[in-house]
Amino acid sequence: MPNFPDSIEVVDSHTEGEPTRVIVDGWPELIGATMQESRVAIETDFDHLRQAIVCEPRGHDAIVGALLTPPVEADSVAGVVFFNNVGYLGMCGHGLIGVVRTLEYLGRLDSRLVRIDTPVGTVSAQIEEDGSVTVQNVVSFCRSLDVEIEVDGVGAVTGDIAWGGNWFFLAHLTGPALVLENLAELLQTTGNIRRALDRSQLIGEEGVIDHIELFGPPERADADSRNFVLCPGGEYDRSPCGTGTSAKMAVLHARGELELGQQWRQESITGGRFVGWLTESDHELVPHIRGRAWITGHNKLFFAHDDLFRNGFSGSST
Ligand code: PYC
Repeated sequence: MPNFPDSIEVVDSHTEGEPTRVIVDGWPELIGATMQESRVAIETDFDHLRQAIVCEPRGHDAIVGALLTPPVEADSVAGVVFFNNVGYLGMCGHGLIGVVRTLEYLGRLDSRLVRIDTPVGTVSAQIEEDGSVTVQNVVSFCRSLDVEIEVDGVGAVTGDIAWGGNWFFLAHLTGPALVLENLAELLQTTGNIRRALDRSQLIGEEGVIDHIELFGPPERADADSRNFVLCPGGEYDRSPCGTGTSAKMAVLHARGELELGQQWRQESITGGRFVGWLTESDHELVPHIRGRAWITGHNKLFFAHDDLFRNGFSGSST
């Protein structure tokens, strides 16, 4: 019988349209000397809470949950493990911006520049004068350019494989247009790409390529590109995706199309925008992502023992 606390306190926010739910109190005590160990402990012992907190009827498939943990590095203010409707994320750019605004809202920050530990490395974040947050992400890199895969219903699709805190396949597809009216078709096409990648085992032991990105011309005059990002749980990222923008910049840099320090302004399918740029440290690429988040709620979730739906459920078909 899964163990549930009486209640869990959460702060909700959205970052450029994409929701984040930060668990701020009520989660059972965590074990783990490293963030990876904490992530595994959460998955092993408390996966039912992940689902109950982010999925229906208390949440919905697009929410990314963020569990705050004690920091593991001396200079960090907290650790965070991100999860969604089907599992766990390495890093999450929009989520980290939401976490920082949540810590600020709760009065838990002594400084506007903070370091936060994640299962894939320590990142830092700066709250800017205008309230936007700049995240210095984990290093990103381009793994392969112009990989061809055979996709059901589409045929041969070429794309690039890159790491930005999660693994991405950046497909070179010219249609359909990246507008919400084409959502069903975009989800179908990227879902088929995802299934083709699963079959291909392209990066094998390094992980799973579970995020698919498409790119098109921007609609905003202040953006360089518009994207559509399929997330692992079958939902699409309402924001331009921080880890996806990091992966994109690594690919552009590998192609000689983005210099260090040069801005990349990524618009999402919903019209939100991240501004990114790359720096270099020890010959590795460090992505920086700036975006805005707003607190949308501060809530207590209850899990009554006679509630048939206390475990939550996902409508995802992935
Ligand atoms: O912003 O990195 C991101 C992200 C990953 C999944 C959803 N958002």
